[in-house]
Amino acid sequence: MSKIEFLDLGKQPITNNFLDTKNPKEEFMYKLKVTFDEQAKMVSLGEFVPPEKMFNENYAHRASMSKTMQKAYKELSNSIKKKFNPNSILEIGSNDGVFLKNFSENIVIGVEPCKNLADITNSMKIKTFPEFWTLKLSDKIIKEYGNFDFIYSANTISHIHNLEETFLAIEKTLGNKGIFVLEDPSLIEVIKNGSYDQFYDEHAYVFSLTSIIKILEKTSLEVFDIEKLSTHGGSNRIFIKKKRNNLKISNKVFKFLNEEKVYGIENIDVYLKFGEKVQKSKHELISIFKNIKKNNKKIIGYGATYKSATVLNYCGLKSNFIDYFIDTTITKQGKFTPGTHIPIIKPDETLKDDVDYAFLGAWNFKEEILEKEKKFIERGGKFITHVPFPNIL
Ligand code: DWN
Repeated sequence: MSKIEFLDLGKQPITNNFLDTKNPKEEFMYKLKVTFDEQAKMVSLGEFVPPEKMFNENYAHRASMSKTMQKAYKELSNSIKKKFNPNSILEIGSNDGVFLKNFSENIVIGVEPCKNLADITNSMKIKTFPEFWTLKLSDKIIKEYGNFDFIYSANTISHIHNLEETFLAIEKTLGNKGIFVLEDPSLIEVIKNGSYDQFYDEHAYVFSLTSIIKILEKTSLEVFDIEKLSTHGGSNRIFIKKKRNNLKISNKVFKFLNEEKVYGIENIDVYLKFGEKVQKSKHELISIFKNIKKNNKKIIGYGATYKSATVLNYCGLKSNFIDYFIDTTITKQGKFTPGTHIPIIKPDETLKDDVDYAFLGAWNFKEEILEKEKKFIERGGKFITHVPFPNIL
């Protein structure tokens, strides 16, 4: 038994389960615990939730809902065209096409198990398979389209339970000179930022570079470059190629690996300390909410993110603390937050005059939000965040 539990975030709902009613008859809950596997150097959830419960035709998240992400995907597409000039691109987890729409539809294929999202991209003439990424699907795609020059996957590989099969299917689908780029939240950033809300049902894994390199040892693939991104509160963009492709391995890879080693990413003590920090964060956040409520001030939530479900359920923050959430995603509006049953409404131009505090569910878009809510800030409105530690902005 090399898996060690270091964090218990209590009973949690399906984060995509935005409810139609405040009083649901039943709601699926599971125990959210986080473990470290000393052999694989991998951080993962103790219990995986069946994929069909999370990724289905009711999927709410639309990746194009923030200007920050629209811009980030546009810039990435331009740089891919310049650097690699691929003739065929496959995206695993294509969501609403925010990345693929930057390329000619003749050279791109999407894979997206949430049918409502696959319908969106298919209607944009981007051929999308409404299926989970498996060896079977990769065989089907290769038969029809051959191998690919470029495979991209953002915020998806960390959601797939069987990593061995996932990478084998990528290895088969990638041409010999092909490039695979994966982007997911960075474990070292999660620990440094105390952003324990990166752990929820969908995030089966939170990767370090060390853990990715370890899993690739079972394949003919290897990492040749890495970029640190500020998106989603700190992510890694990892560039992967076939070993037989003699592209140079960037020094950044060795530097980053060393940084993780020095930080102690292979050492259980780092995780146990993180677990203690999260408990402290919980108590401090609750006390901030209690103090504000003592003074009869009004708090709302800003961005009903999937991440925020972990914080709200772990800290027991319900309608007694937060009157409502605002969120720009149409499919969340008129619904209630999973587990905590707080109403979600459409935002106005600016926050309403009677709002005193806004809890940043979408803390990862802090800059974009503070810029948008200048009027609120000017009239004395304040934001509450739990990252990097509970405080009032
Ligand atoms: O990995 C995942 C990430 C990429 O997306 C998925 N498993 C699910 C989802 O997670 P999330 O909900 O934590 O992602 P975001 O991108 O942080 O969600 C931001 C939410 O905040 C969106 O619903 C849009 C909303 N928002 C808003 O209402 N006003 C965002 C901004 C910037 C705003 O000004």
